[in-house]
Formats: sequence, C-alpha cells, structure tokens
Amino acid sequence: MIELIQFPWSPFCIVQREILRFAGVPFKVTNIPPDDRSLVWRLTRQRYYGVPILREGRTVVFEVSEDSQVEAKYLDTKFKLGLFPWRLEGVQSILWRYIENEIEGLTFRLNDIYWREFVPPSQQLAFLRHKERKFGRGCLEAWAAQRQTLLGQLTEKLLPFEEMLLGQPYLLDSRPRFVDFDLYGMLGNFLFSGYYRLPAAHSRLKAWHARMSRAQLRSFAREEELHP
Ligand SMILES: N[C@@H](CCC(=O)N[C@@H](CS)C(=O)NCC(=O)O)C(=O)O
Repeated sequence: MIELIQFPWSPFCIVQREILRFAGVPFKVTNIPPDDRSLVWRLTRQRYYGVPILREGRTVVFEVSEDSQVEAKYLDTKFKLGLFPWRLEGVQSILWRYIENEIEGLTFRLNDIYWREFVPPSQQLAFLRHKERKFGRGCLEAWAAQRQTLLGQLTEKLLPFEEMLLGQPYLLDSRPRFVDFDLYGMLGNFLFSGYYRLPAAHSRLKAWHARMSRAQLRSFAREEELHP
C-alpha cells in the first residue's frame, strides 16, 4: 500500500493526499512532527528532508527541485489519472509555478497567523524559530497585522482561476488536471485553520472547490491520450 509521509496542514502534502483520494486507492498517511524529519532523512538515504514523500515497498519518491512534480507524476503514471497530458504540459508548467509561488505565498502566511492553534505545544519553539530564521523576527505577528491586506491580495490573485472556470468545470478542461490539485492543495492550507472561507466574489471557484472535494477518477472516462 502507498504511504504518504506528511504533516496535515502542509499545502504540498494536501496536493498528494487529494490525488490519492481521487485515484480511489487505499493509502496510508503517516504524520511526522515538522521539527523531526529523521524518518524522511532515513528513507531518502540522506537526500531529502522535506514533506511530502511517498513510500511504496522499497520505492521512495520525493522531489528533486523546487519545480519538479516527481510525486504527482509517479501517482499519475501508476494509476493512469490523466493529470499530465502532453498538450497541457507547457501551460500547466507555467500555472503550477504561479500557484506554488504567488498563491502559496499568501495562503501559508494567512494560515500561519493561527500557528499556536494547530502546531502542538511541544513543536512550537522549533516552528517559530524556523519561520523567524526564514522570514525575520516577528514575521508571524506582522502577518496577523496584515491579515486584511493579504486576504485582498489573495482575492485578486485568484481572479484568473475564477475566469478559467467561465466555460468549463475544471481549470483547463472537463476533468481535473494536475493544476486543479495543486490549487486545491494551496487552498486546503488556507482553509486549514477554519477561520477563512473562499472569497465570496469568486462563485465559480467555490463551486469548483466543492466539485474537487468529491471528484473520483472512476467518474471520468479513460482517455486515449492516457495511452499515447
Ligand atoms: N516543491 C515541493 C515543496 C515541498 C515543501 O516546501 N515542503 C515544506 C513543507 S510545506 C517542507 O518540508 N520544507 C522544508 C522544511 O520545512 O524544512 C513539493 O511540491 O513537495
């Protein structure tokens, strides 16, 4: 059985979890504390300390660069999910960079504002130190003070996705492709604290989000492009 090693609020972990859920296969989730990456370090033979990683028997799958999608492509090939058709590869590559940088830069800050509520007390020191070393002293308080501004920026940056949904049920097509899961993962992180809703202005995005929550591979016909 495939094992997903993760922590629950991580946007990138939610992407893989949702792809596995969509595939309709049994999988196991192992949560690790964000301040103890020893399991990841050991399984990747000292080559990676990030999450998520996937394990299946003796195979361990992890990302090789900031913009690689090794894990999603592994699941896509294994379960013939149709997430990466060649005709969409270029546009998806541009979009996932926007999603993982522009969108994620806002969503993780908005979620991190509530860090004391979702990071277990024993891990809070390491969490705070990790954030402040990366983003500067007082960053979490600063993001809390900027909450409304960040929310406004997120609404603005989500507008292109609302527009993409004008004529189709998923971002690029009539079925979910990788970028649908990628955006869903970033928004899953944004919604994790329970303090936010998706922007009311983006009604199509809200309907898409509900559709994505229920989407199952078995509801979509196999495509010839899955077997080029
Ligand atoms: N591009 C990677 C990004 C993964 C990532 O940034 N993971 C974060 C957690 S959300 C992490 O483990 N960063 C390393 C660290 O926190 O030390 C992916 O798609 O998996």
